[in-house]
Amino acid sequence: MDMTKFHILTLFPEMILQGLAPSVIGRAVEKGVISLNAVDIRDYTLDRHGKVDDYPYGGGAGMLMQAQPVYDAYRAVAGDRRVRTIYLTPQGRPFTQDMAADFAREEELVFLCGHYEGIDERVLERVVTDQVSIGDYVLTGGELAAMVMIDAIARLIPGVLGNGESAEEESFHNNLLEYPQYSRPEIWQGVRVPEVLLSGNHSKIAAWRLEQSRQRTAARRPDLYARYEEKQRLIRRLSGEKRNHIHMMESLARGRAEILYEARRERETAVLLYDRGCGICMMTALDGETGEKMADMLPADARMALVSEAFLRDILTGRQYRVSGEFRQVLYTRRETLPVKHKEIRQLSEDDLPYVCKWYCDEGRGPGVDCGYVRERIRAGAMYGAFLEGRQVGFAGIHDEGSLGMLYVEEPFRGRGIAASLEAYVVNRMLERGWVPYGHVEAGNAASERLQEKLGFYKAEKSFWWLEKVLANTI
Ligand code: 9D3
Repeated sequence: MDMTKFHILTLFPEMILQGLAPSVIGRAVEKGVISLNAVDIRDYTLDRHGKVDDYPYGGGAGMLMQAQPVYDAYRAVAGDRRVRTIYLTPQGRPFTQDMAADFAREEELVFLCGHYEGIDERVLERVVTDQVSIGDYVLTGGELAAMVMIDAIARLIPGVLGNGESAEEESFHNNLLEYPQYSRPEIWQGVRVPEVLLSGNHSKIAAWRLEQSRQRTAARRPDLYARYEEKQRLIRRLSGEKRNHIHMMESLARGRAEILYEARRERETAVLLYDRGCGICMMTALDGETGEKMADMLPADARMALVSEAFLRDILTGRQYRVSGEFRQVLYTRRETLPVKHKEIRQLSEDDLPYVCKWYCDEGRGPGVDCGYVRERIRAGAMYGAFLEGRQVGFAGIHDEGSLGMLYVEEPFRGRGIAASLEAYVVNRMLERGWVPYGHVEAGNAASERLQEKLGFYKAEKSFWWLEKVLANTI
């Protein structure tokens, strides 16, 4: 992909450049992964004395930045393109990790930093697409806020962080704060490292860390803790029908899903979850009435829906969705990793994209099917390939909503356990992250069902359906 361009309109360009240069962000600029273009608004004033501010009409304390220099500086960087333009202001929407992820998908961003008491409203109306604050405290200008945003956005862009520093799953997202950590020496100023961390007992260590996280979150961030507890309660309820609902339980446990709707009756639960990261809804319902209610609440930007009942499928097909397939869920409930017999398996890189596209898109889904999804999965580090003497013969991966899939082995190389090894390999990667591996087998795919059973997966009792949103202009 082309490098992401950050333009910053400011009265203090050197503050931005000098502030970011010595950091990870500065290194990404040197590598050519991103670019920083700090533009001095004062260069664009038509005033002979370089003035960019004036008194506010109607009176009041302080000065305002005038519209003309701001507008001309904006046009100089944005031209006639429609560029996402962020005005840093205490009146903006509070900046969050979700917003950072959203901005990280843009190829170009303009940051407008205010000074004095603000900027003439007319130019804001003309050029600004998003108004953002970094929190409820008072700064002297927008520059530090822009730097905070650029830092948080840039680290989500592939190639900005070095190898091993993945931004993919962040503990934050699970609604729990991180646990305390310790390094050598074992005793420092008379204080010992907690005994359990030296025990080598990994499940005990994990349990201790979870408990520390919970206590910290409850004490310091009651807002996060309340959401954590709500999700834990829902996971426990869904576990009554684990095989049918593992996708919802895992989306909640991995910190991906938000609860948009929940209704309970005796032992049954109606739930609408939304994974904003990939635009996928997950629904289960008691009856048509709650089903209709949930369908009314589907987010406008949702791209797909997973439904656990046939009547929900029918409600959604009446509402801009079409069925893309009927599936059974399979899940692997053990904690032990699986043996991987075939040795030549590794994570794929973007160089391997043509191979996966050939089989997954062109041959699998039909010629010309967009490879964008596969590229995104490779970039996320979620695709793995099997090789025979260096030649690729198959692949498997983790879908964006978190299920295991995209399993494929070329015809001449089948029947020698390569598919089983690929799947076992992906299962092991998921177990390492503390996930319960699960996947979706298309109804009637007996070969796949046999493989899942052989690997020790359990199969859901009921069918479930993937639906795709039909875009308005294709109806
Ligand atoms: C009369 C009220 N003004 C002074 C208290 C309002 C005011 C204008 C401009 C207050 C601060 C600023 C400068 N701040 C920013 O430009 C800014 C900011 C911030 O102050 N806090 C959190 N996020 C941001 S984003 C931009």
